[in-house]
Amino acid sequence: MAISILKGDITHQRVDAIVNAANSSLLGGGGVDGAIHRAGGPAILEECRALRASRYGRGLPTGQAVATTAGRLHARWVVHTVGPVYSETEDRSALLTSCYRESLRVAGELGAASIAFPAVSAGVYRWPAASAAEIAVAAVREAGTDIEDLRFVLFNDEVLEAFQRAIG
Ligand code: AR6
Repeated sequence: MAISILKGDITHQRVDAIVNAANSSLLGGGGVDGAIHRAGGPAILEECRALRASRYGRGLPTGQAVATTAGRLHARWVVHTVGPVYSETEDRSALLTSCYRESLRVAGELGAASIAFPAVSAGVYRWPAASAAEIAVAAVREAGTDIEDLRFVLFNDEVLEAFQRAIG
């Protein structure tokens, strides 16, 4: 698997799967979630609502992942995952690792060969950039996956540099 680090807006990526840093409601929000729903259009929200009405009546639990259509994005699927909110008193890093592992599992099962990840939890959920990057890089390196092309698409310089350091 080739891992690359890019700066930019993840909604511009042409890949099989774009990962969304969602919340448990699956009904949208700010940050990358808002950008994905805006760029992908209403078909994504429609499928998210259907998931809430069926499999995920109580919402998507933190650390898990689920796929929907990518709507108008240049991708086949959006894989929604829910990162943990950062805590200074509780170590939630296993949940953040799980976001990457589960997203890769869901995308792999669909047959995706390429995937783009944002820095899950590193925005509204306040995870410090250096730690978020180390956890992300370790998680994808450890995951057994058939995906060939994995991209981290980072929106700001601080997070970009943290990922560059983490990848070594
Ligand atoms: N492309 C790539 N990265 C982006 C983009 C973009 N278009 N926009 C923001 N980022 P966040 P979280 C970066 O807050 O911390 C939402 O309201 C951003 O700079 O999107 O997991 C959800 O609905 C940061 O580095 O996700 C949840 O309620 C990274 O993406 C909550 O925020 C993640 O920031 C999830 O918070």
